[in-house]
Amino acid sequence: MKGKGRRNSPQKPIHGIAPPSHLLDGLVISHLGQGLAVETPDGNIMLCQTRRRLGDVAVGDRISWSPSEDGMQGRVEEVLARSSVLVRPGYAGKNRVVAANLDRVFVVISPYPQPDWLLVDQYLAVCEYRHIPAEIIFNKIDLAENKEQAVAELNDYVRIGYPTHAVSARKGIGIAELKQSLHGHCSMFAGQSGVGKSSLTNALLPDKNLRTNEISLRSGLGRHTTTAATLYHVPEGGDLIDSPGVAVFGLADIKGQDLAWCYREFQAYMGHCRFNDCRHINDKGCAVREAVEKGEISVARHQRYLKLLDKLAQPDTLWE
Ligand SMILES: Nc1nc2c(ncn2[C@@H]2O[C@H](COP(=O)(O)OP(=O)(O)OP(=O)(O)O)[C@@H](O)[C@H]2O)c(=O)[nH]1
Ligand SMILES: [Mg+2]
Ligand SMILES: [Zn+2]
Repeated sequence: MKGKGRRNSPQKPIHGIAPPSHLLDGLVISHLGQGLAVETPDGNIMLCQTRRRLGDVAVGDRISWSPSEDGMQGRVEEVLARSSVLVRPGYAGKNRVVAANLDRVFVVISPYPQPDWLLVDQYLAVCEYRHIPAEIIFNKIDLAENKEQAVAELNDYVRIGYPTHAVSARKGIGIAELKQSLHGHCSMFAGQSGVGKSSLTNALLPDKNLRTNEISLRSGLGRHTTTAATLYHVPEGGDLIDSPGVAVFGLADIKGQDLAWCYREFQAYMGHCRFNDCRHINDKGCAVREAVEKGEISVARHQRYLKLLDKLAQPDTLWE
């Protein structure tokens, strides 16, 4: 296409400064210590610096940028409108954009390290709040001593409509099906360190050959842990972001009164509680609580809701 990558629309001056003579399109593929790795429409990677007034610029962002005089670096001029943002708490009480324009988050768990369901619920709650579809990948199924039991643990999530995938990056189990679900989407792998997010990325995109976190049995410390979220293109169409492992994700801008709604299976009951301001704890006439007692809502999910609600009530909660 002629002029691809150039923006021909009239440009608004920024803070009274004349706009650069030409702006180029770019896609942020990683946030490195020294700047942003930006992919240009012709497939090159340019290191770009951002501007404070633009706020967070994250992996997955589509931007306009201008080249420096020597053409060696770029400067971000504008962040284009986002279809979605995934945010988490950052330093000094500020939220931070982890990734933009995602249309699917895969929360990855494994038998070893054992699933941290509270972390899974944090991701699912934030995705629910942000209207980003979420799915769960149970990786390292080859290590599960009792496959049926492992899959049964996921049943609470299957019941409430979260798609789940039992796979093994090492043995290639379930990889072809997973590949299919990446087509045409911008997806992200998220979860604890060592569950196999990079190994899965390698299994799905073999030409990337990412370094993975081989856990040393003696020291228990990981090596080659992923340090920056990075976006890769899926050859059949779509993008995949491999992200660093986290121990805690946090709930960012979700308030205590919003949390119940982020537990999607609570939604149908919420209008039926006796009190409008019901917190679904021990409140009289709480329809959510009754649904838990009747087995319609999982006890474990409700307990984790209570735990997170409690954390939100403590203003000094450290989510980092
Ligand atoms: N048995 C088995 N081991 C796996 C599988 N997938 C990954 N591993 C191993 O699990 C360890 C961690 O894998 P990574 O892919 O680095 O995990 P990660 O989630 O990217 O970790 P961070 O980058 O630290 O967040 C490595 O030793 C992998 O070889 C699997 O399907 N089966
Ligand atoms: Mg990794
Ligand atoms: Zn209630």
